[in-house]
Amino acid sequence: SSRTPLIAGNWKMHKTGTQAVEAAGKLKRLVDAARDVEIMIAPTYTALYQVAQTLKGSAIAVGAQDLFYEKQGAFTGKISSEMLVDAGCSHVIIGHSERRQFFGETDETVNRKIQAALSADLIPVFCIGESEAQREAGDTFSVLDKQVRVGLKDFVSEALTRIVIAYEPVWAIGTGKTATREQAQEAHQFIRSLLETLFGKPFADTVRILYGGSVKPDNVRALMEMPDVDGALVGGASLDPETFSKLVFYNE
Ligand code: G2H
Repeated sequence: SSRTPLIAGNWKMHKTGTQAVEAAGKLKRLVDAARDVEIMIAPTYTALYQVAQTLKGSAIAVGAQDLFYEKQGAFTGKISSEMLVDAGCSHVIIGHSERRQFFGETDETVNRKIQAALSADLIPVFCIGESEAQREAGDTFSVLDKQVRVGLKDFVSEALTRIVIAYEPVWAIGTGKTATREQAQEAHQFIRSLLETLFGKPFADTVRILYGGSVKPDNVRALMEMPDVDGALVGGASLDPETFSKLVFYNE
């Protein structure tokens, strides 16, 4: 497709500042020759500033793993979109299934967070995906439908142009189980046609939909060959720079 692929690493709660800077420095050298692909890594909050400094002048973008939707105030422990921009972020992951599962994230808070990200010019990587029980009950499409409709409620396509969607079936996250590329394609196609219904064809044709869930060097290429898979959101396999660089060069 004409969509530029995005390979994104979600470091989750791994690496101290020192370890993150070391990994980012290695990655910068390893992917220096990459072309026609966008790269993003999402370290923990405490490493963001140092990693962004390390990656200055490189093609690797820095993202956060969450934000809080208020601008400022008495919200102990929370980080605003403006703070993320100030630390050097261009992207922010929103609605990751671990946040939905462990930290009370809902479609409604996701919606407010996407709004906050966009108004600070951060690119949201908006995560959706069904659980194993939901898939087995045949509810995959209705779950995705609700997550998209509520998550993107009250937006117009013009405001959303830079958003990235990540489809991450919860049963494939960190479990070693990957969706087959046919399962991924089927879900991505469903999401893209829903986006066309909600926001029009030009938007649906250009929005990137990433696949996430146990992406590794040995399965990335097959997934990326599917017409509606525009990149990957990678957890475990993003922690080691050598391994992650193989994902960036999936086409070689
Ligand atoms: C899904 C993915 C990264 P992993 O959470 O977002 O993690 O690649 O370890 O399954």
